[in-house]
Amino acid sequence: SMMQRKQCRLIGVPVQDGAGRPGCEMGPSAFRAAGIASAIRDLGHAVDDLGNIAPRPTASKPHGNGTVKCLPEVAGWTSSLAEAAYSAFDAEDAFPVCLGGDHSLAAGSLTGLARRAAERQREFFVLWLDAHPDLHTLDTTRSGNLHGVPMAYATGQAGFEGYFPPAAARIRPENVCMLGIRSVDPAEQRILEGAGITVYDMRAIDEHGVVPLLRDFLARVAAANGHLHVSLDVDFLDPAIAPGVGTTVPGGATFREAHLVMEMLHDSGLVGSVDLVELNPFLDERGRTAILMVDLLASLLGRRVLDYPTRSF
Ligand code: 6HN
Ligand code: MN
Ligand code: MN
Ligand code: MN
Repeated sequence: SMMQRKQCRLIGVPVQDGAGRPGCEMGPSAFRAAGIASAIRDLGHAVDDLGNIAPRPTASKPHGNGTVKCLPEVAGWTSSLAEAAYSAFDAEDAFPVCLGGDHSLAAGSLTGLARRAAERQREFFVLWLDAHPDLHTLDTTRSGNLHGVPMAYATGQAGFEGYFPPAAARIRPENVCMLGIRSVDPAEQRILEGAGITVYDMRAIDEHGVVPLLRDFLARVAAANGHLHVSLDVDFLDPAIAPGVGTTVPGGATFREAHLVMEMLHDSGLVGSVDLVELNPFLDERGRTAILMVDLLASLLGRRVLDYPTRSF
């Protein structure tokens, strides 16, 4: 089935406090310079660029885990994005696209969008495309970088109370599928074991290819008539094709694997919101990572090689 015409709402989220090194705050500008709005318009969708949001000022409060960095700042971004994403998702055909910014922004996008889906009695699903599960809690993180925690917050793991804003909606772990995983810390491993999240690591992609893995998950979303949110971390991609990220991990998705995922997502007609995160323009090479991320979004929104139906195999 073809995706209907979407009302894309670009939300710039120039947060870098969650990452270990600076640069992600330039992400929204790089996406705009790479032509994200015209790429979407060329596919026949409407685009409304809402500009960049700012973090809500949040009082700092000491945390027992002394390695945690920029806790009040990340809490402030979470609270303002949860509100902005909720507001931007104001119609069934509204298609919010959060332009990061580091992956800590998913704490706000997931909970804000899920709140709206819950009001509409739509089951909320997440496809998490990342080298990492980002499933640390404030207590388990060893790096202290809070881009490593958004999935734990959004799925309601303990320990965020009093530090992050109370989550407006919780994501059911059973509704999360992670694809491309290849770097998991021991504490994340323990949380994953009991969580009920579907995890397809790079080995699963090597052995089976992305098609059967994604097809299974999409069938579950379709059966529930769910809303599907896609959170795309640059480091899902192999560093050889996507150098503009601070947390490169070898052995990532290839160019065609990534596009095939996006093409299948488009054909499913199930996706209703996206995060594009972890782009670090300071580390990029002549904008190639920004351009690749824009091209992947275009595939998700209906760009294809051939403009007519081809035979199915
Ligand atoms: N990301 N697990 C590592 C940490 O520092 O906690 C890496 C986190 C990466 C974050 O992928 O957005
Ligand atoms: Mn991530
Ligand atoms: Mn990552
Ligand atoms: Mn289409």
